[in-house]
Amino acid sequence: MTIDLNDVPHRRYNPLTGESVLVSPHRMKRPWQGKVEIPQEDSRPKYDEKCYLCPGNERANGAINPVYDNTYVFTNDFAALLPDEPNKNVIHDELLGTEPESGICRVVCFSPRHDITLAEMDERAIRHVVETWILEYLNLSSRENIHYVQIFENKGAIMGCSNPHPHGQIWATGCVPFEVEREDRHQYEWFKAKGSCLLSDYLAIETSRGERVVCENDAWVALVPWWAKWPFETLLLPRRTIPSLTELSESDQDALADLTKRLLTRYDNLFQVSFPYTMGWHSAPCKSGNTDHWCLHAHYYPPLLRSSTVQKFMVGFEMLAMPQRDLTPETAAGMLREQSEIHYKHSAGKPGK
Ligand code: H2U
Ligand code: ZN
Repeated sequence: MTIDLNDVPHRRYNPLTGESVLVSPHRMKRPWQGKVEIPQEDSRPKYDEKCYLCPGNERANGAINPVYDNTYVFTNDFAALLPDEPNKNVIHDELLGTEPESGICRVVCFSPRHDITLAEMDERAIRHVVETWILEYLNLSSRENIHYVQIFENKGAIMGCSNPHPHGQIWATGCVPFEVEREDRHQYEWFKAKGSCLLSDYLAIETSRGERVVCENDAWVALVPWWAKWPFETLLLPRRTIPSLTELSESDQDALADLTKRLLTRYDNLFQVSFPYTMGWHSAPCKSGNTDHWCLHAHYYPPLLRSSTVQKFMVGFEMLAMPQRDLTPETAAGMLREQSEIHYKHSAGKPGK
């Protein structure tokens, strides 16, 4: 007997983390009484004299940004981690212990333009961002005390982003953080048992079935993973099995700029809003030696659920027990597949397709 996954509550296993997500598609039938608001699009200037990321402006600590043309990277003036922090505050205690942690935090301005986002930048400009990520990754990961480099972007005020100027961050850490260590372990266990890479095996299934694929090109596939927690979460996977950003060829980088633009345009078009999200790259930990089990990937975690103002809250059962979703990953992927790859702001009043 085949089960109709659109009708029955079920759990889906996430082989990357070992977690499960509860999927309750039958709840989509319940009445929705929330209000759907049409947001006022903010119109921002190309240059904002009060923005601490715009070219030529002064930052909070008095430093002056150069007049940059494409990307600009600087060490975070309010960094959460400090380099080579001496181990002075180590407490050896079973319950109330501490461990030393050092690292480097960088801010990456994606563009000199204050008024656009990655989705609205042209492919050439996004390609500069890709190259900047790789150069930063190479530089930070080669340092002696750095074991992991997390590249990420928090987009939108709803995600805690403090400034609409297009930018991301990089935190390079002395430790391998928990989330990455967990993905490392699960990929390693799979490789040990099957002799193949978990995410490459997974991608082969997804490309043959197609139902969760959003968009693709010769080098990359964007899909809503089988185990997605967030309504429109996506996973960006390279077709070749590569462990880290530094292994991307020139043509992989071109293709990444192409797919990033196409995915983010679909996101913006979905609810006709600059789509908020947290995204980030997971490369293999930097000093781990053998990385045959790792496949580089990017996670996109957007919070919106139903409209430009109605978001998914990870509260209640999700906070206390396990993540849960109503909309199936297949339906979410279908909705994103239906979107145009021409940004709604440029589609001459033709929303949607
Ligand atoms: P978010 O908006 O994604 O938090 O990123 C902005 C970062 O920029 C934030 O981490 C840093 C903040 O510490 N920042 C500077 O480094 N210099 C400044 O003058 C202001 C903000
Ligand atoms: Zn700015």
